[in-house]
Amino acid sequence: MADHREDLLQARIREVLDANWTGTHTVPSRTLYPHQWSWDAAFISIGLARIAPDRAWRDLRSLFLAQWPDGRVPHIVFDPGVAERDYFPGPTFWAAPARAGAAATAGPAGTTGPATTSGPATTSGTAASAPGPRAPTAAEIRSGSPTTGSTGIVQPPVHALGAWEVYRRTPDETGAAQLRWLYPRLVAQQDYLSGARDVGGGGLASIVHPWESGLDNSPAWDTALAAVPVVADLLRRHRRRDNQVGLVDHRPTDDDYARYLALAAAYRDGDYQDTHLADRHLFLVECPAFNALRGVAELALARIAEVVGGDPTGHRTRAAAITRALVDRLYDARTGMFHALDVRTGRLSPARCVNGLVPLVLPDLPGRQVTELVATLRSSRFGLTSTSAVPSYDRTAADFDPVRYWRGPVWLNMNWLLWRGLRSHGRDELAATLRGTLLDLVRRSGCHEYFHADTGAGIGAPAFSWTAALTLDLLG
Ligand code: 9WN
Repeated sequence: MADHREDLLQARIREVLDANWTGTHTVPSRTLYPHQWSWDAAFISIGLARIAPDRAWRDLRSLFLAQWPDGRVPHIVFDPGVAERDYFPGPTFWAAPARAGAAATAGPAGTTGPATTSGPATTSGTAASAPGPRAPTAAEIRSGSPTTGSTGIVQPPVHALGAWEVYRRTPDETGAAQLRWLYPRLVAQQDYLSGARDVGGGGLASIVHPWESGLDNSPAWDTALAAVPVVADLLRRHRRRDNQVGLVDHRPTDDDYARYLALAAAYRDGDYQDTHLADRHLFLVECPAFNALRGVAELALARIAEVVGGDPTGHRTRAAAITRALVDRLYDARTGMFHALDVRTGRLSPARCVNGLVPLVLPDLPGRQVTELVATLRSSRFGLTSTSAVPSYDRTAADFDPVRYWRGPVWLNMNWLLWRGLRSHGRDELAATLRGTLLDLVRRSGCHEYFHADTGAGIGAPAFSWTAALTLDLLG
């Protein structure tokens, strides 16, 4: 019986991932998100590692072919075959390639086979100083940029973890060659975040837009976002598409959307430069999940460095520094969890959101924070039980909304990270409970984008890639 149920689930998952595969990359959803998204690609690779490692590598490579010369990995890589009207804001709004100086001369995105790199290194990071593989030059990164365009903002750096997981499942020579190609690019991505984006100067990266967190309308941004005026005219000039495909009640509000457009336009109009951001940009926030994932990436890079001949010690040192900075800057002992820091005001957001639990994924998190985070996870605020997974926001908050996107619903990727965190801290029983709850949820409601926080009903896009992929990983 159990086997039959697992077979059905596996078959459904494969259908979703196959249907969302374009030939060069996987889209998050055919209906809502028709391009390639950055952290989605990383989560998707972790599932594909189990059934189609070749596709997992192609997904990661196709994303990194759009990496900018300064090391940033764009949050969306636009597919030239998709009409502009099918996603907003699209390539015309972002106008990114020209601004990035990314000359468009490359072959098709997603080509397989290791690239050769030669010539002097140009980044200041670990790879450049390591005896093994070096960082690609700006020209090399540029020559890999696709003609299609991208956005100029980023998303959480889950990719080194993705690459390591794919290799770990199939540790063959093809995988090692893929790691050799990716390693310097992953290092350049980390260098960008720890350099240009350390606006607060305390060792944590700032996001310049809520979309960079991946948790678009989380209450974690409410106080910082209040500083951004709502320019209604922006929404009159640009028509939202997301709330025509998805339900209006489930998506961010118009006010939020107007602010998102204003922030994206301001960053674009500053040519996507990160200099003097503190003086001119209205949204600068240190997100606990984003930064915890930077730490996880350093630990994955240490493992990758061992395969490709890099310097693992440097990565471990950087990971430890990120964990320390997280605890020093973003932890609040009164709430027993991490909070987003508004760099402009120096204040922590009072909202208790799932991103404040994600640092549990750091294996070197001190015991005190682990104990307190686990207590918070089990409290009525997040209520992890055998029938209820972890919601995206504090269930007891007055503005908790079980259907509105990142303001209440359950998301598979966040729960998957917490599951990994629990296991890495020896909380095996609780991890097993969470795993069982998540598998039941997907069996019952399908591979939806997110789930009603009270009923578990599937909402958002119905055939969502990372839900499928991470469920596959949970199945083991
Ligand atoms: C904006 C693709 C992305 C995810 C994000 C999720 C949502 C986009 C949107 O979809 O964001 O980037 O249009 O709402 O919030 O985490 O990467 O799945």
